[in-house]
Amino acid sequence: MEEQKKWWKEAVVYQIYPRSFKDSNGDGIGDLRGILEKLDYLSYLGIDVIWMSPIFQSPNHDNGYDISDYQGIMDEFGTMEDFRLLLKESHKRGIKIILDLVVNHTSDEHPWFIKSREEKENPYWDYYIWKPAKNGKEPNNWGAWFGGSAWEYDENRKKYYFHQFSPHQPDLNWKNPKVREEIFAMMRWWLEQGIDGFRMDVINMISKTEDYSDGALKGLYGDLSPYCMNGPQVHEYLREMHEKVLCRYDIMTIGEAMEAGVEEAKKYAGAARKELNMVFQLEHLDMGRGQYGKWNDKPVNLKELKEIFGKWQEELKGTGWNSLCWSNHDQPRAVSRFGDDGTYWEASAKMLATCLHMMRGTPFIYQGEEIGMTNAGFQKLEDYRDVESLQAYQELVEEAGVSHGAMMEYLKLKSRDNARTPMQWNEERQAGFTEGSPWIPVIGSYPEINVHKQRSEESSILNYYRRLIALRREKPVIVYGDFHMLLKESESVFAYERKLDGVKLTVVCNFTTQETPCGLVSETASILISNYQDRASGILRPYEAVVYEEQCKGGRL
Ligand code: TEU
Ligand code: CA
Repeated sequence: MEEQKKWWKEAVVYQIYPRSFKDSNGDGIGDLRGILEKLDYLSYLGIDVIWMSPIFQSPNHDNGYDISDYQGIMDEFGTMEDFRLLLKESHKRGIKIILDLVVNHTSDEHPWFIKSREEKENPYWDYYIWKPAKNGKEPNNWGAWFGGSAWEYDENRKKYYFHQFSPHQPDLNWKNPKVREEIFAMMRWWLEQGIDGFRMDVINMISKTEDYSDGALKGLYGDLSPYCMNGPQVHEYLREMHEKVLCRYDIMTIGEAMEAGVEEAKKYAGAARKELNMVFQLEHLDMGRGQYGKWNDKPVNLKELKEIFGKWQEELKGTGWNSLCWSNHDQPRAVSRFGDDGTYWEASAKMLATCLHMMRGTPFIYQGEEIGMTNAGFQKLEDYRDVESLQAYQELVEEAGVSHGAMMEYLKLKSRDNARTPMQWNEERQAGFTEGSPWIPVIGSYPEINVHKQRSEESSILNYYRRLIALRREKPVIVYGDFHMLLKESESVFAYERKLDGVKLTVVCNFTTQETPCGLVSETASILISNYQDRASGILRPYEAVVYEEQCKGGRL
């Protein structure tokens, strides 16, 4: 079947974490005017779409993922006028903007929740999920994602409310049609402002089962996933959203779908299903979980990584569309996790970019990845800001008996703050991010790793990303070609083919610090892009990536 052409398949998305991108007024917090100042940089990079993490009114217990007013801009980030200007200036440059839609939960300071917790019955009572105590305790044993119980007692209503994340993020009750109508109206309002789509936060968690029994014990609490992920009515709600909102606009919609397998993803993003364009599959980022979930120091297993990518690439073929990312604001830095942030920093950052951008799907670049920013690796607990990291420290060290030293290592590898440090613009004070003092420390590597330096070096990681992005426009095979995994058994090489209309690309990537013999290395085929200046024969050098382009017969696999 011929793949349907869509702008959102051809696009490259750049994710901005506004708090850490660029501060325009010296208060140490990034803001919309700061993003405006950097639009020309994004044009230079060549991206098509900006996804901004939440910019709405929020008390910031979870940096904007706890929203108290969906139609107001966070004071620290600016005003609605600033937003309109940013949208206009972006569109002028041919860049689209998609916003983060966080509607599984609101802030506990949202007026709906303030009303919902009132003693006296009112229309907002059913906007959230309330349950009576069971034997004087929580309604069940479910644990929240950020630690502790998923239930919080409210003195006024004398009941518990449900929160999958922090107690400051109560879950909305999607079963209530009034809640859905309010959300749909808010979405239409934003689309009428001219935005180009939504990234939907934890959208596969909005429908819960009717069964509120205890979950299987996972550490100190019961696992709520089977009761809350991909719940019984989630597709019904999304089809309603599609019908009442999404189908009226030519937009990009991408749903974050934790723990959703391929079959589930086909339902969310099946071309014929009228739900979403694509989902973020986070399976490769969730790899290597252990006794304490993500908090461990297990190394990445390349074979497993390839199996995951291979499965998604091959199984969504013809039925859905992939998103491609190595990282985001919840993950460690790509080069630190999947590459090498020491000796082979530059080669491995370029290799990872090649490996991802040549696959089939829409690539997402997380701010700073294009210059090879590394993990923060904070030495002191005081440097961490993230609610998840701090709660995990408390729970694991103070309650589960993990040592301080071990936990500090886990945080260095996995904390979300690793990717939330200020964008490194230049070698000046605070990396050119702020004139004041930043809300989270700038990391020490900025004199070497920054935009200004890499703009002037032709062989920089930044200029390599520019070439990759430009190639996507020149070569339809990169967007629409068939995908076929090669060397499945190799424990050091990630290789695959793409084919379209008589053009074949062979992508060969060495994921190790060792020279590796590889039969796919060609001495004659023409090279489309590579992270080494010269060719070697029969071997791949450390973190080498090469893309060969050949004419082939037929073009179909
Ligand atoms: O993330 C979903 C989510 O569950 C993550 O918190 C994930 O489990 C964790 O970060 C991995 O360590 C989304 C947002 O991307 C995240 O920033 C929010 O904190 C969360 O939802 C709640 O809105
Ligand atoms: Ca600011």
